[in-house]
Amino acid sequence: MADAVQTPQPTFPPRIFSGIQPSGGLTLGNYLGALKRFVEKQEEGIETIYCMVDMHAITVWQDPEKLRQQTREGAAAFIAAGIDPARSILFNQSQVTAHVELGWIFNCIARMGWMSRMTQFKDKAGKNSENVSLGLFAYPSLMAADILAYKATHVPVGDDQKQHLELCRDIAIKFNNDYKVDFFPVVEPVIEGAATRVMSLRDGTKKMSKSDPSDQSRINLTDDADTISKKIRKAKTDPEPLPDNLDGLKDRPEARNLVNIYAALAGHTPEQVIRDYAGAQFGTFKPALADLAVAKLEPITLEMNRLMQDPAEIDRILGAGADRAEAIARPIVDQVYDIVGMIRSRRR
Ligand code: AQP
Repeated sequence: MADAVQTPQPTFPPRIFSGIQPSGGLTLGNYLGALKRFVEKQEEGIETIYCMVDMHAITVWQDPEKLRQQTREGAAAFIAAGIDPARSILFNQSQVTAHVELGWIFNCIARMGWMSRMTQFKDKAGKNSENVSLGLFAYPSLMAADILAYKATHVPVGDDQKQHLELCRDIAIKFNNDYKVDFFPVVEPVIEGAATRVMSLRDGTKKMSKSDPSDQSRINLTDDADTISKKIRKAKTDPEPLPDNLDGLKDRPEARNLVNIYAALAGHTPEQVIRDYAGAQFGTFKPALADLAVAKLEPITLEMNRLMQDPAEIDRILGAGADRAEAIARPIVDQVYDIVGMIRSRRR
């Protein structure tokens, strides 16, 4: 981007931040592209901060009661998938006001031209761009604030967030240049694994998304075993058997998607899956995938259901996480106010 000039990067201690919107129930895409990776990062022993980004969710209309429910359900999914709130910081964004404070400052750093190029905005706004919220347009600037309020250095995400992370890097670089400081790290996206972009079960060219109007297009983390099996068996495919190498999947997006999902769930590479199922018909492959998906997802769903019996405990965990998050973000954002020249004379 034109205004962003690379400066030498000082060393920042490794810290992971990532978030998920409570804009619906979480999907297999969120699980494989994000949640599963979040747990792996926690297990690597790096400091991990994870957030239900409720302020992002309201960039499109959310029913207030449903938003609360989805935020708790998302937090339950994190814990059920293996996030330990004692080891990782787990909270909801709106409880730590440093995010929106820094978000405003970044609105004054980011350029209109940068934001206009965001493909997610174009996809979500569609032909309706005059009528969507200003928040939806500014979304990537708040996302940069989520990350940089903690001076996070690494951000595990699905492939769809790559462009937003490039913008986060540009904001950090421009802030550092404008104010002649080495204050913010230039973050590294962590986009790894066999399923960085899980596609819709109805259309292999479209991302699986929690807000897709068709429930058949996705596997929800709340789906029971029977529903998961049915959705996989009904997933759109082509009439050909599986090929014996990955090149054979090049123009077969639905088949490629199911192979990637299998690989990510099994912890294999797509090459291994193709080797094991070379020549198999979908009549054989789909039931195997359905059994694998049920075996991996059912324990998470059952644990989520158990945790959701006690919403007060989930709220307590989010509150305690927010206290820990605030303790990191507050001094960083206070330093930002100093750097940009705000008077801070209130006694606290
Ligand atoms: N289909 C996907 N494949 C791989 N990763 C995915 N992620 C989302 N969908 C897929 C990753 O999940 C994390 C959280 O995403 P988000 O909830 O903040 O928003 P999103 O990317 O816009 O996801 P959705 O499901 O499509 O939400 P809606 O429908 O509300 O817009 C991110 O790391 C994302 O990459």
